[in-house]
Amino acid sequence: MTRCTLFFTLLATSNAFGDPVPVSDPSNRGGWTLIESVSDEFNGDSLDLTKWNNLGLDGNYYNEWKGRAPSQFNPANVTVANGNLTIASRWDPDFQFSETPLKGVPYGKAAPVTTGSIVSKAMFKHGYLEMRCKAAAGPVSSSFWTTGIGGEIDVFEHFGENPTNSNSAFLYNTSFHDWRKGSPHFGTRIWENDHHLNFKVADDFHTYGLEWDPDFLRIYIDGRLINTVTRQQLGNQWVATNEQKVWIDSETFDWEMNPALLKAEHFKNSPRFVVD
Ligand SMILES: [Ca+2]
Repeated sequence: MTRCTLFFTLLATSNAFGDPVPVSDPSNRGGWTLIESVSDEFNGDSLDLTKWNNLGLDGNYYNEWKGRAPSQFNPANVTVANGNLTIASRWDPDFQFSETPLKGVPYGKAAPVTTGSIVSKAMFKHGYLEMRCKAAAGPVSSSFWTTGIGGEIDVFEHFGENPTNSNSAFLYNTSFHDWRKGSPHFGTRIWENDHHLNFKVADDFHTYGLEWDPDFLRIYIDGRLINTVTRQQLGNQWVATNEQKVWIDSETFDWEMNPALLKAEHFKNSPRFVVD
């Protein structure tokens, strides 16, 4: 198979073509080459709209969703500067929230929070995904995930600061979702890894990696292997079989924190998910 990498990080080392190589494989024993169409170092002065959809830009949500209600994606919260992508989250009562609820949950009610999301235009199949980033220090997710027909891979869903659960800030949560039509497991997390870190994900930049092989998934932190799950282990629940597009976003998570408890003061510094 072709060894392909996706990067959202500035790396010191590179392969023979000058492409970055994984922090977990600095001598490039895997022979990784870059998939340019779904990688970005965010070195320009604006988001590269040839690669990314910024959900909600010009009112267009590109047939995706508008965010996890009560929060909604506001494209103005997505910026690129100084080599970084930043997704800010705000207490945003003046935002024109959608009047169509999401699964019965209204947008902007109780908690008028806006976040942001970008989704790749291109898709890829198999490879090594790596991101150097710092999670938002607030009650919203900072996530790096992929979706395709039948399956979803969440490289991580950080929750940088949870006023109702101080443990959340230390978790590196990876999961695997079944979206196969007719599957008895449809809509569920069929595999999950909660790794407890000795630092808070919002305190500093760290490099998170995931290798998606046809036969296994491997998770890394700062180049160190954390866990492996194999196709054999998951059997019929292995759903990572189709091309995926890349998501980088922030959302409110009702399973982390009841949105009714969200307050303006939690957003006074506009918590920022920063991707190098
Ligand atoms: Ca960068």
